[in-house]
Amino acid sequence: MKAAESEVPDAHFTVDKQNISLWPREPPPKTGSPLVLRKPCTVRAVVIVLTLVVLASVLLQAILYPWVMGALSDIKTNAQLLKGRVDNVSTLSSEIKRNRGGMEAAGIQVQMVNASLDHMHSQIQRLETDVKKANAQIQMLTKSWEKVNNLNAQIPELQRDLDKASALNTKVRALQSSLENTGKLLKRQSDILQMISQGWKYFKENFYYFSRVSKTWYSAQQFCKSRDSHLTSVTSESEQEFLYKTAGELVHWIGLTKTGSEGDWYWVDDTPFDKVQSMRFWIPGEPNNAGNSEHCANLKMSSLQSWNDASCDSHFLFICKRPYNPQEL
Ligand code: 2F8
Ligand code: CA
Repeated sequence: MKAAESEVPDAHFTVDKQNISLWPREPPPKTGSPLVLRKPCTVRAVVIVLTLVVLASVLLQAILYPWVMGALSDIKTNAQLLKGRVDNVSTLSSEIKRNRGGMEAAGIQVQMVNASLDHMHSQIQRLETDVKKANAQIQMLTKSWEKVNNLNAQIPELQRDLDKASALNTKVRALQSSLENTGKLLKRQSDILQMISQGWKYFKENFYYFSRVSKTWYSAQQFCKSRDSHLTSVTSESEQEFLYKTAGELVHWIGLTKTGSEGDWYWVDDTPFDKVQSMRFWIPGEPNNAGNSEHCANLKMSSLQSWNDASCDSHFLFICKRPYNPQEL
């Protein structure tokens, strides 16, 4: 009996495609028992048990069916979701495969980008170094700028000093010019005094020497030349007046002569002879070339009209003339 009982499974039910089966199935009738005596009670008991089982099964089905159906529905839904996800994963896998080449290219590009980033990093480091240098230079420039500002602040005062210096410079230049002129005048005065001390007279940029001895016209000219001069020429009324007044009543040779008895008059110092302008200085009636031998001229009268032609071999006082040249003195 124990072995038979242990082989009999526990009573339970299964739901398969909404069919309910009772397990274990109805046990086979016992053999060897007296069917006549036991059958009514057993049948009744079986019927009752079966009824109870059926009722319990119905009750359980009524209670569990909605839950089971809900669970099945959830399982279905989850299965569909899983299937969708599997599909998505499959799609993604195929896409990943398709994109593997792109990924490799992207990897290369990433490597290139990394290299570029390294390069940029080194450049950034250099830039940082340059920025530090620039900052140092900016600081130096700032200090220089401050100095410049200080100097700029001094500019107005310097400008005033410069204006004063400029005004002073103008005055100094004027004084220098005045001093130079004074020097020239002093040099001139000195030269004139020196010439006067040697017997010369000064009139309008020329020195004149009135001799104290008489000579022929040619000897007189030789004397003048030995003194860096010539017998005097006369080119203006003022000069003529100076000469005849200084000569007094004494006859003096002047530097007027001519080439031969029929030649033209000329000045021995090469001053051009103006025949027309000189007419006013001849004594009226002169030059008369008396004896056809008067080829030299002299100052004979103490007046504007004072010239006379006379023989060049005659002895008279004479007048030398020397232009004043500061560079020669
Ligand atoms: O009367 C004018 C005449 O007088 C003198 O001669 C007499 C002069 N001679 C000399 O002076 C040498 C002339 O030249 C002059 O013309
Ligand atoms: Ca004469």
